Amino acid sequence: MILVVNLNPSLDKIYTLDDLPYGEASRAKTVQNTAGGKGTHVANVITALGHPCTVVGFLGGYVGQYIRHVLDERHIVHCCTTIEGETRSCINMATPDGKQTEVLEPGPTITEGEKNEFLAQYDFELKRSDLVVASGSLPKGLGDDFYGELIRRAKEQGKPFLLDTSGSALIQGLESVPYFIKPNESEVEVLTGHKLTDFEEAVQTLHELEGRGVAMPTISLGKKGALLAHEGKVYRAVPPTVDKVINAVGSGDSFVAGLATALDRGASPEEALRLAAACGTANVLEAESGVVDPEKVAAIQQEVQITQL
Ligand code: TA6
Repeated sequence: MILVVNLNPSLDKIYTLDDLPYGEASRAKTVQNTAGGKGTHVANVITALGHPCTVVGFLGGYVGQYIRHVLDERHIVHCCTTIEGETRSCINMATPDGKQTEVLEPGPTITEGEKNEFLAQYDFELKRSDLVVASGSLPKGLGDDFYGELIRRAKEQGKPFLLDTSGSALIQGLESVPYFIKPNESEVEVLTGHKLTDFEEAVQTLHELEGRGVAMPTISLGKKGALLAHEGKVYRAVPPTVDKVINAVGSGDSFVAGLATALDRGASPEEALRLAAACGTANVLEAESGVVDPEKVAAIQQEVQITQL
């Protein structure tokens, strides 16, 4: 069973616009509202793959009610802490020529009491889980080391902790040495202070992260696939190209969900990377962010190329 930590869920709004002119009012042609936040997407995909998970995190207000309703409809087990504040919205604006920009709200402020209630629930669920996946930013009030705290508690119980976050939450979380991280090229720059210019540098970065104790560091390279290191070996996944990208939002979350599912099923690193890459690619074929069709995942999995570098 996978424990999904979803501290900063959101109502994701995608507006399609003819253009994104700066300084002018724009009328959206269409709007799509979905239950989002990285952890929600992770739970969607794990469930679509037929694997059990439980979601913990914070939900409040009308948006919180909406997300609970969606999780119920999808038969996703959740026991999130109810908060006084309102769960956030995140806005993505996209044009037909592929331009897009996102506005990510910071999220509500979590009180000390809500934080303690969450931690009690987390400890309880941790005992019943085999692996933890934590995705997304931290809402205000938790402190940048909050993932560090969750990692330390998971380690005390011998449960691998997969962390997918960015900025100072990633930098601080890394200090507590999670099992897995998945920085993209720009997040690697934040972590190491230098730009990745070629594969050799990416491989070197993965070895450095392994040297710091991260058992399975991964670097996502967008359309170029992903690199994963484990026990000194580095694997590259190259997914097949798709005819038409319908919506790429949530691909990284789907990748993490595929990897977590495969690891929880006891797959090898290569096979886990294969399922991860297939889920990331399958997500771009769906209109809704952070969902996959398991039949498409199975077909894409056959076409993902895995090589050891
Ligand atoms: O990965 C896409 C996404 O899940 C969006 O749906 C949006 O909710 C966003 O990430 C939130 O990211 P953050 O890093 O702020 O938690």
